[in-house]
Amino acid sequence: MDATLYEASFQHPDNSNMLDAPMEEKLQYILNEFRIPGRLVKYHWIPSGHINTTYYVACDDAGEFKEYLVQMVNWYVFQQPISMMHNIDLITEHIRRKQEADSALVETDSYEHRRTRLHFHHTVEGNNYLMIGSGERMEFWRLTNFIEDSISFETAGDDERVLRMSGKAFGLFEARLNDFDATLLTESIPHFHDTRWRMNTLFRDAAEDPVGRVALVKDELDEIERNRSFSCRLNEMQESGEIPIRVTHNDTKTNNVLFDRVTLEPLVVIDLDTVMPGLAAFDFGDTIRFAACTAEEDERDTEKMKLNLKLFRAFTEGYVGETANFLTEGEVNSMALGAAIVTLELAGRFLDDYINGDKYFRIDYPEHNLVRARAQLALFRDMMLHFDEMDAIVHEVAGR
Ligand code: GN1
Ligand code: MG
Repeated sequence: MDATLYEASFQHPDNSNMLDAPMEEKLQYILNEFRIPGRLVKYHWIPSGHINTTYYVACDDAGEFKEYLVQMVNWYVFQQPISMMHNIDLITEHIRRKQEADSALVETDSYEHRRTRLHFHHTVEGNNYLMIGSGERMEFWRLTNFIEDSISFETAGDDERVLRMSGKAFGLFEARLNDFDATLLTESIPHFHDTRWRMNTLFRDAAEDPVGRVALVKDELDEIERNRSFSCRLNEMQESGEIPIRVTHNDTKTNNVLFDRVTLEPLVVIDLDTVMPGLAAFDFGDTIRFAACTAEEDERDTEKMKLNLKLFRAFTEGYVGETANFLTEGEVNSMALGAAIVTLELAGRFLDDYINGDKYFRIDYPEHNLVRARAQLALFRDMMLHFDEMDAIVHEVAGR
């Protein structure tokens, strides 16, 4: 039995009648199971993220208005969701202890406390998740606090502050997990940023051509093939011991940080599903890919996909400011590579999903994954033109 079916087969009370219930009724049921007092008065779908499905919900608790986030985990992607929620429990608890050590005076349930902690609620059984139904149709839900007066960014536009603050947020996140025992974590997605493995998977799937789309993507495959050995540079640096494995976030898009609406100070890092042992270069690189770019991840006009070095510098300042005291020489040398390689890797992942018939990433239109892959390839080309400048900025900011 594979991990998917193993975890899905855990016993729980039969609630499969809820699978087809109207959304409002289902959300009320979920609130009750997580012991949230009150009655659902408002909800809407939040169209952010390509994998999980998120809802904002608000309740009336004896006249008090209370807000939460309810999320359905995509377990086609996260095949061991129970282990993943265990990871999240350990990580949020560790971060909470570090925060308390930093500012012992913050009172539990104060405004500041509520806005800087991610708290997953528990069911009567003591689980930080709820399964509805079983077998192939099982749905896997979780519920967290809603961070008041916060804002997140799908793009940074041209705002250096967003990048600087994102750098600070992810740098601090890694700093707080610097002493966390990585062996406690289950790899929620094996080979997640194993670029060599990603490339092998892409070319294997292309050889199989399961839905007959490979003829349409010959140019993109050729371009990736030409850069295949370059894409393995971080694998090699890690294997030779030049760069260490640490606990990293692995999905550092700016929309995974919540900022104060007014001051733009980072409040909390979210989307902890992929927190695993990994390389700092990927955390650094993925924000650059997503936000130090002149257009969105799925821009159709590839001419618009350029690296913005001003934003690159701003992120570097924020990130290095929090991590300089523990980053190794090899890691400083690996940051520009992280930006270029994660971009090429994601081009490969989007293309692979297109070749496989769009099973992994949520798409808004049929060729969405191909458009995304082309946009990432264009950005990768521009990053390679500016590679030495990126590398010089990192060294200058790190003072090494
Ligand atoms: C996915 O779920 P979301 O949107 O935060 C993906 C990332 C990609 C990203 C591209 C678990 O992140 O790896 O970089 O899309 N997450 C997973 O936007 O595969
Ligand atoms: Mg994510």
